[in-house]
Amino acid sequence: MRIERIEVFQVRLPFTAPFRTSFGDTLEQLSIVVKMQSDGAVGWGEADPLFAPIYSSEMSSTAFLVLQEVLAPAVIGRDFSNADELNAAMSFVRGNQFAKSAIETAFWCMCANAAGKPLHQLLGGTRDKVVAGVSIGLQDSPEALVEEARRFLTHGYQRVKIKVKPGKDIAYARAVREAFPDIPLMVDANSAYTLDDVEHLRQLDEFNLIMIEQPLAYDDIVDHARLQAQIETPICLDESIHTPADARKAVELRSGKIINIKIGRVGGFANAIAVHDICQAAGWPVWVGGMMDLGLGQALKIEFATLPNVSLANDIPPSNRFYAEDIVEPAVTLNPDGTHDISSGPGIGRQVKEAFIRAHTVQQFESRA
Ligand code: OSB
Ligand code: MG
Repeated sequence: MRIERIEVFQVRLPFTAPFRTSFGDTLEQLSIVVKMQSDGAVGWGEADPLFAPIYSSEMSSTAFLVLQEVLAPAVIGRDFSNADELNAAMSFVRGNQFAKSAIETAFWCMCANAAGKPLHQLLGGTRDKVVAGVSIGLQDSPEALVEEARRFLTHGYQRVKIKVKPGKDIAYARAVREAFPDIPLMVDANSAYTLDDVEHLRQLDEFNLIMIEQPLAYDDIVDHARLQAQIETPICLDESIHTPADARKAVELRSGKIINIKIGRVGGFANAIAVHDICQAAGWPVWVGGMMDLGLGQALKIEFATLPNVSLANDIPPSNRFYAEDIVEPAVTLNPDGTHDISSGPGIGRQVKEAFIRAHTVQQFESRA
């Protein structure tokens, strides 16, 4: 398909409540939304690096700039028969995976819409329901955390993830485990620990956690292997995995046992499928992570989470988890059993609210063939 028009929007939407992690507080989303057109077909993509380079080295405004100055000019007016060809045209750019994924996910969505098929079919999905877990930010006390968990469990979520950092970890995990002895439970450290904390982290082993996510440095896969050899709880890599090659090396080094696939962090769906396949061959389950995405991003993630080795609950919350109003219609809702329905129409099976997007746009550019 020849890419005839690309519009990129940086969209600001406030959260209904702040989200606190070991790297700080986030109060609003600065999402990158892409509208792509070819031959009457339209596709929408989304990427959500944070407002500052505190989770990854990318941030919303650098992604916008790289799209404007480098990636859009590299693909506009060109004809690609599949995502591999599109990715080859962007491969001269090092890194900047979130920026690339904004274009790449729009391209897949456009191909699905043009073919009149649900996106999950093009991606190779095999599931007809997608399971959601909730990610709960750092709280002021273990009691407050237990109440948050209780509230979210009534919404149907099938697993609970709690953010941890030194000083807000063991007692918090213990409190949730004692209140809910049987729920699938995990913790996410967002790189808050070092190898000096091995003994400390070993205390988590008694809580029967499904995993500990990214305990060590954002760019490490070597120390994670050392840590995994000394703790029972499976390590899940998030921040450290940007490419299929990273996944292959992590498997080889035994840096963990699970990967959290964020479509943006790995540069789009084609790379996400490759990471999925590498993990499947290694016997590592995967799941789909989140960046407090808007509903478009959540809908794209739901389609990807239908792949066979996505066998753990996903950070795919409904629209009202973070937002009062969302950019897709219908909004993303959770079934009472904590599952999402997948697309039953072309593409993501939802309308994108363009006027609402424009009303919340901070900056925007357009590129035409
Ligand atoms: O580490 O998974 C993470 C949000 C922003 C940056 C990093 C992370 C997160 C989350 C939110 O945990 C999960 C979600 O979007 O539901
Ligand atoms: Mg994480």
